Amino acid sequence: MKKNEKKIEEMSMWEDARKMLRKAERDGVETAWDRLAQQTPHCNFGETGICCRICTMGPCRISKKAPLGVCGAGVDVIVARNFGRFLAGGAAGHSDHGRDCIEAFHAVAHGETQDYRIKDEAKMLRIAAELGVDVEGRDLLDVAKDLADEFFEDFGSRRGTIGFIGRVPEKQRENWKNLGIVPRGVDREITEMMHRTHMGCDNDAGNTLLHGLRMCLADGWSGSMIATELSDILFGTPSPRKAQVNLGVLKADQVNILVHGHNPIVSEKILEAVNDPELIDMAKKAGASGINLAGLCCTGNELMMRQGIPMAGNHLMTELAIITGAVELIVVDYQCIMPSLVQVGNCYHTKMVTTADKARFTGADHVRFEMHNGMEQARKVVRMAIERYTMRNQDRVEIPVEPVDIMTGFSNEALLEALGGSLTPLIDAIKAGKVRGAVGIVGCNNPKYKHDYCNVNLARELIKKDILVLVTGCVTTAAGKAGLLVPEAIEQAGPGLKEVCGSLGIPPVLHMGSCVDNARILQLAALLANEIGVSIADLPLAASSPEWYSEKAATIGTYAVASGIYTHLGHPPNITGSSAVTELALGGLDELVGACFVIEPDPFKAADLIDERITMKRRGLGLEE
Ligand code: SF4
Ligand code: MSK
Repeated sequence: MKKNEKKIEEMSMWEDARKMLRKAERDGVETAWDRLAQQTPHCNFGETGICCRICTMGPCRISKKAPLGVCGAGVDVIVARNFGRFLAGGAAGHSDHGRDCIEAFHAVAHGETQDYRIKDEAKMLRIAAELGVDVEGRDLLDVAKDLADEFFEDFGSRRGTIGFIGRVPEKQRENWKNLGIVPRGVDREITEMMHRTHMGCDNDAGNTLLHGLRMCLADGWSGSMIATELSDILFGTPSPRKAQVNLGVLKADQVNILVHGHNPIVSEKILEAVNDPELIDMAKKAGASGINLAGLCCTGNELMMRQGIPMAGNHLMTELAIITGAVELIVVDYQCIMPSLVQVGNCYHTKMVTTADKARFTGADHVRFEMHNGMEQARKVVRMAIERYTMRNQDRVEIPVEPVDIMTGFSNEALLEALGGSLTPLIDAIKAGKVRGAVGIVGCNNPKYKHDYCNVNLARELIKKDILVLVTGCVTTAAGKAGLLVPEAIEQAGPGLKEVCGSLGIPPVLHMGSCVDNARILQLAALLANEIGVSIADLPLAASSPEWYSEKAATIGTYAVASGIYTHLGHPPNITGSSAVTELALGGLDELVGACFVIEPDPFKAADLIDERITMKRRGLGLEE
């Protein structure tokens, strides 16, 4: 064993992952776990956030011997600036995804594309009316044009605040106003963070972090929320349906195409193309029995939620999916796509195809998707995959397990329908203590952890305690593989949750979508708070990202906290070099916004901490335990 290398059993809890890690060893393929070993131990300055590279008088590293940077910046300012920029990366990622959805919607409204259309007209009209667009007696596309402009306005700063501010419970809004953190516009807040953290601007750590809250709120309540709402309008609002997860969804005798990234704009077209009879015929002529489409990460979540397309795996499964030797082509848009996929693909016959000019990968083929040519480009990509099938070496194919069944599609609309049209049954169940609270477990994988062990065990522990779990992002696949996303999983839940979910025929862990769809959880929290007449911070809710890695996950955690939701992380961001910043995150924020972060790597201890918080909130509402 090489230095810092873990045993395969310690790398992942899953059989499909372990088998592929063994195959990677045999095939001589390097994975994220190998590279983590090479990078360990990490640089302490970077890990604690005390290295500043913001100007060329530096870089400056803070130590006892040198407590100030060349400009005089101390450790608190340096850590806050670094973290502010980290959060800005996450907010920009989600929100630019939201902007791409507006571009697509705008093109539909103006008749500039035949490849996309408005699928959920009722939802579009409902949201247009909510945002003050005149809908009465008007042509659908005229309403769409105005709604697209309304959404575009959210990215600028020419009006006082973001459009969905009306969804935020009043008490919360007042608090944000008093703190000066009501988000004004997505781009404005991100740009202002970059400005504030330029050398010689915001040199007060607390002030920088307060702006961090405002910027993340702009992501959660605008950029991400717009992405979710428009994806539903364009591709359909999810409703409960069956799907399957793990590497067993790949088919040994078919052309396998994986979609990876985040935005459904590309993947929905690929789905249409794989069902084109002409292309299926072409695949058969190439010797395959058909074309199989499966998802990875959040594009996978988008397709699974709406269309029931199977999910091959989450973040740490992306390299391993290629190592099966059965993947002809992996087509990506953006975010969370390891650059290593090109090299792993080169070890087999797998072609990587990029589609967005803003996310190109050296060594991949680029097929630019634009609004007017989505379908044509999707067909091109599928033809490329079929050509690749003829290069497959069947002797190198190993599909390691059988797929696991799941239930997906729990949008808020679907949840309300399951509840009979109103939140009252859920609120009654919360009051009666049958559902003691709810926790959104969201986010990623990180090779520093045993893959999915914390994601799965936290979910298991919480449902045992009668706490409803909502999952998005890469935790979805983890929960699905663990058998938690089917109605039968109520057997693993506490008696109250078992009774409530059993009577509704739903799982105790509900899949609510992709990373941007955490906005659905925000909206659900707001609906509950408004119905009860309290603020989100008063509710028995929590959020968790046990195995997070990305800037986006930190941004999600921050908007959850700023919205009043106590948020658990398995490990801290790179802020621990400043006790002032760390103390603010882990406690001080509670006094400001009614929630804070808590750090705990052990999922069992984390479940207890979350349980204590939920008990405290229940007591605050005068509810019996
Ligand atoms: Fe050093 Fe200050 Fe420049 Fe940062 S901004 S690199 S602390 S001189
Ligand atoms: S894909 S941000 S690894 S959840 Fe949204 Fe998964 Fe985290 Fe990316």
